[in-house]
Amino acid sequence: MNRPSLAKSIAERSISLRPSFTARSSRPDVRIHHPMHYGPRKHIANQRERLDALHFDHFEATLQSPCLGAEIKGVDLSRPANADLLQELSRALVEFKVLFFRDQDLSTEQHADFAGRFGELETHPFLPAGETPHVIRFAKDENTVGVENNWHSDVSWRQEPSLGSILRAREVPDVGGDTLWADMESVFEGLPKDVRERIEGLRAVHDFVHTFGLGLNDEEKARKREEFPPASHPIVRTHPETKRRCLYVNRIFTSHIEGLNRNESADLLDFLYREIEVPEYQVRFKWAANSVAFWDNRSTQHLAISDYWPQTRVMERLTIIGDRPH
Ligand SMILES: O=C(O)CCC(=O)C(=O)O
Ligand SMILES: [Fe+2]
Repeated sequence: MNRPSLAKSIAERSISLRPSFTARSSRPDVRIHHPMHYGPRKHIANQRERLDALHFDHFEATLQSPCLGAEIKGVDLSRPANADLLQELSRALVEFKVLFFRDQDLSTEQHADFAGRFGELETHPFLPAGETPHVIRFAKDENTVGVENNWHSDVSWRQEPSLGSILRAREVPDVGGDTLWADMESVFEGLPKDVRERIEGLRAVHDFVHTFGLGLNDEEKARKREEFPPASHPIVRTHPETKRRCLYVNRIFTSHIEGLNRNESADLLDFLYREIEVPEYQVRFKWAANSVAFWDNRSTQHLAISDYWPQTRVMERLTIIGDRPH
């Protein structure tokens, strides 16, 4: 498709301008307007209809939002799951994209055993480990603020990013500290046709340096860079199990789009990031101690709301290694 029509699409649907956006724009005379996301949005109704029709033999699944998220009742994650249950949970995961469980008093070992049934577990090179190297411990209090409050898909800077993450709440604030997830399949489907066509063949670079790299000195950064070189992934990936298309760029790890100049890349990414933040594509989860969320990192992004300081919030995550996006 041609550029002017993409510019028009973006112009019609982008939200208000940030000053840096104006400064970067190759056409500063073009006024970028507010995108009016009028309903009804048929693709959201379609998702809800599809998800409502699902049936599972081993548990009850209750949809939490039209596009994604289900609360699962009737499963004890501390007990070894048989093959049938695992198969149903895997199906629920790829369909609902995030599964919520309540009252799961798991030891670290049980948490890891459950996660390990879905694939090989990852060790994170930057985040603090818990009792075992595979566990990431996010412990926030009056001295440590939550910094996971930006939309992302976990470890997208790896060549083979995560399939999914399983997060358990150990200690939660009285109020606040919710987590949001957004459905990247609905975001992709909701894009204007010319934007969808424009991004179909494009690839973007994902890099840890703008986040985890900030805490490293030059020598450490160079060493980690060798171990984890920038990863090139398609902007639109095909989910390996559902074969459905999902948007796969995120604010904190994607550095640029290959083959576009800096302004074009920044403008297009900015447009896509704003679409990711549309509330109709989201589900919001209120934690209690021993709540568990299991999400698919291939088809969702998430952020942890950082509104509870100086209270304590302690979470533990196990991460399952995925495949190379295609
Ligand atoms: O603490 C949370 O709710 C989520 C943090 C996060 O980004 C993660 O666990 O991957
Ligand atoms: Fe995360």
